[in-house]
Amino acid sequence: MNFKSLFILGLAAGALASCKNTPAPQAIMPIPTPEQIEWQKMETYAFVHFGLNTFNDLEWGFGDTPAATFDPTDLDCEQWVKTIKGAGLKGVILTAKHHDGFCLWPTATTEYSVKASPWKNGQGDMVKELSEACKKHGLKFGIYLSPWDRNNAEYGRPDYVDTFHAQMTELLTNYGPIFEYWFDGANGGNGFYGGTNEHRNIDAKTYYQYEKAREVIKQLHPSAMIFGGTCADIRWIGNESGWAGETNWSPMSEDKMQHHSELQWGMEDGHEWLPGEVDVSVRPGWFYHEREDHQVRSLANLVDLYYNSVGRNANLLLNFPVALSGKIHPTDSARVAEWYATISEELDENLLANAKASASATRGDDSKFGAAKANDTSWDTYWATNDGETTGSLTFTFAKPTPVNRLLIQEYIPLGQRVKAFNIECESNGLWHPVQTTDTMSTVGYKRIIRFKSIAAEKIRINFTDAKGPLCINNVEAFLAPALVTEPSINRNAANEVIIKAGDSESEVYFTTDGSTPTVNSEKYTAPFTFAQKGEIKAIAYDRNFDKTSPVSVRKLDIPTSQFKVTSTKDEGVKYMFDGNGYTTYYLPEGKKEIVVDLGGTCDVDGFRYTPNQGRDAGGHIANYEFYVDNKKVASGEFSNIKHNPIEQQISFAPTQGKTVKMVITHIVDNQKRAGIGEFSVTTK
Ligand code: FUL
Repeated sequence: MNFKSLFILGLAAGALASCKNTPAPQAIMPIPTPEQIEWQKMETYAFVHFGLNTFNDLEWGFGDTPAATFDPTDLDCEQWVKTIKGAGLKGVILTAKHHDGFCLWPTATTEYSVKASPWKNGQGDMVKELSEACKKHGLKFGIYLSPWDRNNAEYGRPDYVDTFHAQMTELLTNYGPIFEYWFDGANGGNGFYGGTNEHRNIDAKTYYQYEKAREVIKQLHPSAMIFGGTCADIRWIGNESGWAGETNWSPMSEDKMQHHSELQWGMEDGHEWLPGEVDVSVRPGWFYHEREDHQVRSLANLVDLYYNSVGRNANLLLNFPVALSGKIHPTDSARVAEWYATISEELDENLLANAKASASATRGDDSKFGAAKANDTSWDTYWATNDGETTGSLTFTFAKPTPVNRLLIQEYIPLGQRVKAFNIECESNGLWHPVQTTDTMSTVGYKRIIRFKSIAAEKIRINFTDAKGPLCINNVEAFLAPALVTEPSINRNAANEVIIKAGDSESEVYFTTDGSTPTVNSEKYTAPFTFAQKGEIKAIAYDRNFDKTSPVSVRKLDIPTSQFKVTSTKDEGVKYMFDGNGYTTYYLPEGKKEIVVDLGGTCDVDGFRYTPNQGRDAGGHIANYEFYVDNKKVASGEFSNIKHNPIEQQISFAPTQGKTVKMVITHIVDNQKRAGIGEFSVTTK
């Protein structure tokens, strides 16, 4: 080797050494623990709500329902696990005990458990059956144990706290490993409490001794994530409807929170790493109700849930209300299988796998933090910018014009969450165009997916326009998702007009009004039509280009509310109760607690429907009611879980003839002053 080549080798080695030595950007605090990162990588997992409520058609059992009513005829945890696995979900969390206090395992702490039920002659153990099925099929297992116990006589006193901790220990020692431990936030209120039937309040922050619970959980299951309580590892996303904020910071300072809606966004300056978990049910309720068999979330809705959770830097906890048989209902299993197939198809071929990556600037030379680190196959390598450079662009050049409509971006979160704003452009026919989307491009975090209108791109560019520090992007992928033909929505307005809307504007819509299944030979929907009677409308969307038909959507309509007259007030706002739109709401004046409706003729009333204000963060939801037909009391009770899940409530009772109905509001959620009625209607025999 001559002097010159030695010199070149020396230079090269020096360069190599210098880029090898290019330090990684400093972490921006807070950062996740390795366990939080592993949890985040699970992305989707299941919830199962099953228990006494299932057999008593309740969402929140009072704690007095006989244990003997728990009687699944054909319990099959393997069927759950296979369904859940088939939907690509990585684990399952079971409601080992819900607020009613009934335990699904033979606990030594109370008689109110499977031991006292006819199921397997009192010899069964559901927690065991599910945890074993999980082990067999390679799913992770988690526990939900309600802190609130409406059965326990000692609830509210120190003795119950001991019981609660003993229950935790039983669950933690006998059924592991546990990947997540879930403490529900619904706490205190009225209950059976050993027969006292009273209202008991506790201070959730101190009563349950969550710090002690955390020690036990972490000691036995070091990698388990804790949800809820006072020392959690992950946070509730603030709603039960299936979405995280588009801006979603994993950092959070719960102590600085003014309103629980802030959980949806996290906090840019939060001092704790507390990533969001979106918990949502595949049906309106958490527990199974036969009347919701037709209300399993549509494919389109489930697909949205995915993009609005995993695609927004949160994990998705998707609930299955297991049916009375002890199995996941076939509609639910089929729907989630279809959902997984759709998501997998939408995000199947990463079009950036072979694209050439370049960047506006790179930290050091390209070998360690170059643009190509964002589309290599390693999660642990990333493109980074220099200290002080909080903006920058990543450009990917395709070998030939390539249609795209999805972009997935990931930040290297072991160094903290940084990106505050970005935008995406595509070069098409030599010109740059911003992508057409309604998505807000603010935070990224562990994963962000942007959906936009298909465009044939020669290049795709992400401009990061603001960040908390140098950029650290470890992965970017692009996809072309096929169109989704989704079932149309059906609504009747105050003028008795039925309006049917397809999910995408290019679909045709066909419908029936006689209960038969619509086909492309049925009547074609072109404009709203009048339907002033009781009946059932069914509709489909159809994509002629791909000869693709959507699932059927069904809307049951009862006697039209246009003939109703509110007689208890002259306020014009009452029209919002009947306008087919749950977002517009009539609020009763402060102190007014009843609403009387003249039905416009004698009817055989056998129930009513109440929809609380559907607006995000809306208040005034009615919690307890009494209901009268011609001044005869026909029903009273609570709208369980309406605070966190403000969906339409349907109450049924024995058919009663009458001309007027009256709803008396006996309790409003959070003792708010004014009750709100988004929609109101009666059902008739
Ligand atoms: C809520 C509970 O009150 C519901 O019943 C359900 O278990 C849900 C997951 O959490 O707070």
